[in-house]
Amino acid sequence: MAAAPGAFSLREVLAGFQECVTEQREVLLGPYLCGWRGLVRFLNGLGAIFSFISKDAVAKIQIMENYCGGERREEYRTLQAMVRYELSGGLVDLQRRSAHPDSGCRTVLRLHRALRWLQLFLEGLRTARQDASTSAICTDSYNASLAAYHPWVVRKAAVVAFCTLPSRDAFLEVMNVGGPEEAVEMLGDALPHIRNVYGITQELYEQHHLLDLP
Ligand code: 1PZ
Repeated sequence: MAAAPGAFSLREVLAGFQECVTEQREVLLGPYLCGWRGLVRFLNGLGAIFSFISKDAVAKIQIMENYCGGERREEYRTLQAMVRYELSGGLVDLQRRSAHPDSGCRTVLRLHRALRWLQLFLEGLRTARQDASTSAICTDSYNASLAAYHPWVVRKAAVVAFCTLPSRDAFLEVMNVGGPEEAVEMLGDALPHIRNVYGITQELYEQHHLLDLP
């Protein structure tokens, strides 16, 4: 599972989650989605068994990129602007998916829940013992976050895919940030920013009662 020569580093990918927060604690959608694009690229490198996950992530990133590059792009510069715009325009399905099945609000909510998984997973990876099992860390983080929103069949497929993950050391290696110590240090630097983005989004969605969007 050695990283390909010239392969990109997870350090740059995670930097997207630092860059996306402004001084006013707004979340810029451009760098946020860039971070997600990088994560998907990384996920694809882990094997074809993860493609059912990356396909769904890509579909959601694409929906958001279309808004961000579309006619109303000004309204989609930040997460805060998007929520304001979509809610005031009645562009969000609140009860069931009907007229606006792919609103920015419901699409970001799925990514936001996955960001919680990422946070738990990277925290687990960072603090685990050297001989810890990546797949156990991944399964625990998944069960403590995303699993609650997935039907049985998705949960099963996810756990099967997790079993193929390499050992902790090999996983830290494919992150391509140097040796295990450097990778752990990088995670220590990156995690506060991921937590911050998660926290800001969570607060915004709570305020507007958007945490259960269909
Ligand atoms: C390192 C190992 C990576 C494990 C990734 C853990 C996430 C498992 C998620 C499995 C879900 C895949 C199938 C898609 C399910 C969709 O139904 C849901 C809800 O969307 P809706 O149906 O309401 O439109 N989609 C999601 O929950 C979004 C999942 C995004 C996952 C992104 C993972 C990025 C991984 C980065 C790896 C470093």
